[in-house]
Amino acid sequence: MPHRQLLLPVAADAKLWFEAHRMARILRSIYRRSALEGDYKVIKKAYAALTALVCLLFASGTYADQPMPWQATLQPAATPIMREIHWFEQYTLWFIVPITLFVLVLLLVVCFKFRASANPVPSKTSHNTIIEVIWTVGPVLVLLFLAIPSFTLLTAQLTLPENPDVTIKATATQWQWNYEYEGSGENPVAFDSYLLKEPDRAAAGKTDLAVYPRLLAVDNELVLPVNKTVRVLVTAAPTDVIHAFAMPSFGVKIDAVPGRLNETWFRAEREGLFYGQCSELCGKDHAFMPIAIRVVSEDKYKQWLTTAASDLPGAYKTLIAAADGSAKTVDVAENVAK
Ligand SMILES: [Cu+2]
Repeated sequence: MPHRQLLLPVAADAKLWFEAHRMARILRSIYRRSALEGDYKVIKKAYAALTALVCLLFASGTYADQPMPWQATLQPAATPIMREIHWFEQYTLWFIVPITLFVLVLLLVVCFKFRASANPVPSKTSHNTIIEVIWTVGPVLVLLFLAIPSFTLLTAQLTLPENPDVTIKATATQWQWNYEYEGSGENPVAFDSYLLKEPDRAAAGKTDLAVYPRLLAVDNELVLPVNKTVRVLVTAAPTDVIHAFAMPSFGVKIDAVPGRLNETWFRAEREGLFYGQCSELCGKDHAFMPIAIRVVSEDKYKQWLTTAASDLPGAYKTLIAAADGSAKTVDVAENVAK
């Protein structure tokens, strides 16, 4: 039932909210009792309930690398470049936070100490050489400390390693991605990757919303091997508009421009299902052309590539059954498809 599938995430959220609410009610009653009786055991129970509440709020089952509700930080890194980006983010915060606090303190000092009522005769000071040298040289030094690692990282992102193991071309079109594998035999593997439509979930064996989230899951994922250098050629169809190929956990974001061939690379260090999105405002369905990359072991990748050349749906079925460990889902899907 399509409407039932659409209501699943709402139901899951409502259940979590209900559980959290119930736990808060228990906590409140325990607190009231402990205030009256001062019983050590009751306080211990309160701690246990609080721990359960925290666990519940942060509970997560199996999920792919994707944005999470209330996420405030970057996605976990899956490539060396993304690890560097994590480091660089922390590094810049060591500059940004003290500077922001320092400016805030200065503003407060100005507001209170130098207010008009406390200074009936205003100072006529207009120059102070030492202060002017400090506020010129200081920011220059800060910018240098930020620029050097920043440019180093940018260079690493855009310098392609020699002899990549796999080369793929990603072409964006309004509104889907087309992927081509270079040098994959007489019948090069090439296919379109569309947003997975809700009514197609069961037939595709992708009913688990945690692994195949709404608006991020696709029909055909880009399948790539783990621990291999992948070169990605990115472009948009000649008559199309500018799109962008972005994969947050890989630290990859590059424009797909009609008539131009951009290059980027990554080396995924762990297997999994990774989600990204077109990141250039490209038109009315900009939000509906996600990117999904399935990183698998080299053996599985080779097996998939060989089968995909002649039987793409069959290749995915085998791969998904192996990855999700539930051949049953795929059997059911096959029956539904028939
Ligand atoms: Cu786009």
